[in-house]
Amino acid sequence: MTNKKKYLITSALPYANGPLHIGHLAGAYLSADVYARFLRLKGEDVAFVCGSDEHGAAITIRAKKEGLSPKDIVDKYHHLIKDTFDKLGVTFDIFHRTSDPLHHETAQEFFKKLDEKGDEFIRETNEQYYDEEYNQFLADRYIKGTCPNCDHEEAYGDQCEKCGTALSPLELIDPKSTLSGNTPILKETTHWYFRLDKHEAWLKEWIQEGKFRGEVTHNPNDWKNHVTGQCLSWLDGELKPRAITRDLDWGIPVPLKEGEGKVLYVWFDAPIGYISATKAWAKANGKNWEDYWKGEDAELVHFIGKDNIVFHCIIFPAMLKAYGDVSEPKYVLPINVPANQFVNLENQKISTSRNWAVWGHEYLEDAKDKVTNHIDVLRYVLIKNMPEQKDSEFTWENYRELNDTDLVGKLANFMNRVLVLTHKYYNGVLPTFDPATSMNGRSEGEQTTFKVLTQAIGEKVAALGQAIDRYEFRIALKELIDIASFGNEFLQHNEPWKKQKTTPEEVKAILSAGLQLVTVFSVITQPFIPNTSAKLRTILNLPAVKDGDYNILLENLKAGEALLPAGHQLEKASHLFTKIDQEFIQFQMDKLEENNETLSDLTPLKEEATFDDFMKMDIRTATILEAEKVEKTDKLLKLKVDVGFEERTVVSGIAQHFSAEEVIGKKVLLLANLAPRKIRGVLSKGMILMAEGEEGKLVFVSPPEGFGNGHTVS
Ligand code: B3M
Ligand code: ZN
Repeated sequence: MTNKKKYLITSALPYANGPLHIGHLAGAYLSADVYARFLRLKGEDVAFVCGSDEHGAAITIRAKKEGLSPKDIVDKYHHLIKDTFDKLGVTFDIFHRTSDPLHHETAQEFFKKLDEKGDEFIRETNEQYYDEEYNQFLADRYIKGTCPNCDHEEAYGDQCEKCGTALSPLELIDPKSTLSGNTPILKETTHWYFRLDKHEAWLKEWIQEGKFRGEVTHNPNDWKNHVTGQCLSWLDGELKPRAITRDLDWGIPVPLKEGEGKVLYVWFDAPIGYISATKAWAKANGKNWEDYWKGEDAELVHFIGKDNIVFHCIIFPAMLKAYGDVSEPKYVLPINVPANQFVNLENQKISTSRNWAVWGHEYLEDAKDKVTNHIDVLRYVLIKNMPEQKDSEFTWENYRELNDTDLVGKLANFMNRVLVLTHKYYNGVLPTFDPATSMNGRSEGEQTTFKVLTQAIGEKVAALGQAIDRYEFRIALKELIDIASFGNEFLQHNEPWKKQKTTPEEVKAILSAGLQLVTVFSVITQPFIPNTSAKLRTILNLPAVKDGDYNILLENLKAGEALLPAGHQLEKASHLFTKIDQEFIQFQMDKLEENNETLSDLTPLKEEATFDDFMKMDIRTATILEAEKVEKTDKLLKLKVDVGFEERTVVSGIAQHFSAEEVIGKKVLLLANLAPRKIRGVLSKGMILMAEGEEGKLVFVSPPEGFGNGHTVS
């Protein structure tokens, strides 16, 4: 007897540094949810795990921005994210956290095991970028620069989010600290490096031929081209040892004496988060976590966005292999990594910093009273536009159109007509009919009984399932809508509303068949639009769909069995979907535009100034000659400034940003005709112009080195 497969389905752990937007949802969560739900519907043994990713620079940078501690940030967003998933019906078996002690333990043990193995890690002291102003080493998101691969100017120190290339800070062209904006210096530090180079050969074989440890573990043709392509271009580029520790004070401590003060690199610990989450789930549910990770029948599938491909197809598999080399039973590798590409919003890239996004939690609030079955509408639209092979578009107009044409016009239209007529003609009781009279002299091919309907439907239901098995969720959804269209044609062709007057016996057969099809929908909608499924089950007066129901459905369809018996009493029908008001669409569009205009947190424009107002100001180039702190203040510096035609004293409120020593010699712009003012007893003549950056950080607006003093600025 073969054992049952143990499916472990993972979705990328979202960073707990902000809310979820539709790009996340369509990328790594709805795909996985449809897949996991469908496996359960087939009666499979599934663990669907996720959790929040709570370490790394993504968190500490956010904490700084919000003026909160990293702990407060991860608590805040963990709960918000979890709540959004719950409301959207994403059915994780567990949503864990990487700050959980169980995860810290698991990740540290993993690190130690690889360290003890001896040939996986090397310890190296190298020069790394360091921000002198902030006294901090700059790794990952603390450093930005131009990507050597695609010229993207905003690449991070660990990865270019545009082309997906994994980077090290030293590879960035024109690197800048994201803390101070300064060009960093190089300074020595010691870190642990994972010898990826050692893993290159077998990784190539695994990706190209689907072979692992001498056995065929998957068919490489089943993987998406863009996934395999990215892996191979990475493998062609020669793998290098990769630092897996960091000089940060937030993260999982390196579990070695020599590693004191350092933490594990977030991308080392985060994928291990899948393991910790499985452990926590197994513990709470009386299961053995190893069955899902190491068993002969374990089948691992990672759902991620394209920017995470290298971590899931190269680095994490290498970690799992290395661990398995020295322990029994061994970890399996993913059977597939059906990564999605990105979703654009109204023809622009989604941008969290520009607030160009549709946020999950905001949609849930906004649409709750405005859109019928709002959760399923969003799920439908996102699955329909899932960026499976290439980037896709979300527009509000398309959202409305898909609701109105597919969900209202096809799906709800069919079911409503069948349900309403059943209530009208038979008080909601499934009619009994005599096949002989109901045929009304028709030939076999034209018969309207369920038996005829089932053959065609059975094939489509099977095709829908096969598409999900291939991770082709858009196609699966198309099959679903095609079945609705088929139902509508069936009604249109048979016109029960007319026949009720002429051949009422035949109408019984028609509506009975229609109701069987509504029952089919109550099952097959469940992975995609679960609230619709639940509603249909209530209307049909049937218990909620349960594990294994898809198989039963297919068998019944094959056998031509009725799914609902004659005499079955239905509940009252209610609207499944309704058309969406233009007002709601306009509201969403306006909201986006507002965000676009105000560009998140930039100061709004002051009131209009005339040309004359501007011409009154006399701005000159100048050089700071001397500087000292004004006594008993912490904000003020007293400066002596060369304005070309004279030297004068200016008091400037910049002492919290600059020390006296560091401003001496600075080229500046001075508003030279500002009325003199006494500040703390010192007469100040003029004002130095400063630009205010993020978090109120000030920088000088400086003419280039060597530029003379006293020149006008206009
Ligand atoms: N948190 C990156 C991301 O959200 C990361 C995924 C981790 S999966 C182990 O893009
Ligand atoms: Zn790039």
